[in-house]
Amino acid sequence: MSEIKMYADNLPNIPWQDRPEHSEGPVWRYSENPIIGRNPLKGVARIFNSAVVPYEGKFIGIFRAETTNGVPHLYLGRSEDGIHWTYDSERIPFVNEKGEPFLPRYAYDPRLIKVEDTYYIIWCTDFYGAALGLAKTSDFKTFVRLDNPFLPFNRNGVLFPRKINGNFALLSRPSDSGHTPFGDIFLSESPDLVYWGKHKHVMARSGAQWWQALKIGGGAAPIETSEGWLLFYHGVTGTCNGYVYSMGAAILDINNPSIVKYRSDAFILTPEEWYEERGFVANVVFPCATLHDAKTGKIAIYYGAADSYVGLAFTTLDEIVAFIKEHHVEIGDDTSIGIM
Ligand code: BMA
Repeated sequence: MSEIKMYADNLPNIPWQDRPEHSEGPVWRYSENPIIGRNPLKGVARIFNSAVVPYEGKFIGIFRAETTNGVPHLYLGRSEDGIHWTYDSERIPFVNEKGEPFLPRYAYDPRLIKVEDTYYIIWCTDFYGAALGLAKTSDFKTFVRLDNPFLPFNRNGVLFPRKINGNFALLSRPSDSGHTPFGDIFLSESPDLVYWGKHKHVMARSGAQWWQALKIGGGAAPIETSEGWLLFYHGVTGTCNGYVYSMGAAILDINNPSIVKYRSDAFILTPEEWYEERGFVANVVFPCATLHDAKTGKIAIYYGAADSYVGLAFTTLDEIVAFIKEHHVEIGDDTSIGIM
């Protein structure tokens, strides 16, 4: 029996495949990847970087769908098994708090997180440049978009699945108006999702590990465990041939997630398969969600591959925590700013 506990629901129908023989590394891929291929529905060329949750014994997802005019929008999908999906034919009809249409000009990299009885969608939208959009739903029929809760520029936001010390908690990566400068993850708090503050620095990009030297960004909503918050994130390196996105993992302090307890020096997944190395943007693995089962410690990670496909990878709580601890490295910039 594991000594490490996952504080989450049981999910006996989690999509799952045991570790294949001869596989090494903390994470293994689903043998039938990619689970979502090209042209998945009319008017949509590619789905990737998407988020799923368990819902009423099945699964529901918010998908980043690149429409055939090249602009990304969010679509709702449903699945019995978390692997085969059907999608609504139209994009999500967001409304404002008065119930009037409030559609984003573009929308990408959604995360879908249940906090108490409400599901929150956070994504990158247009607000005089890239900024975070936030919406809520309790029935997946009405999607109420909050009134521009964040300033530009920020392309990467992840909510924690419960309030911490009474407040909602958000990981995000502020940046400038260009594509990449600034590359660290920060923590912000809010009592009501309207007013945000108490910002703290969490994790720095790191020149010592080249795979995450350029920028890092939160991935899936952190998983609460007896070791702390387990975070899957992405780390980016710049090569002569463009960016390469890998997957990393860290454990943050449970009561003050701006404190990094452990952080793996090594990536846990990097582009190696054809669907990760070849596509609209080559060499991208980009985690956006996990399904996880508290009883068995099984974790299924959903990740975008090459801005073209959705892949699924697996690990267990014991294996990933052991790996992170074994490869733990202290990165000076994680502790130097913001937590004094
Ligand atoms: C980032 C985001 C992601 C994308 C990645 C690689 O800036 O736009 O959606 O997967 O670039 O193109």
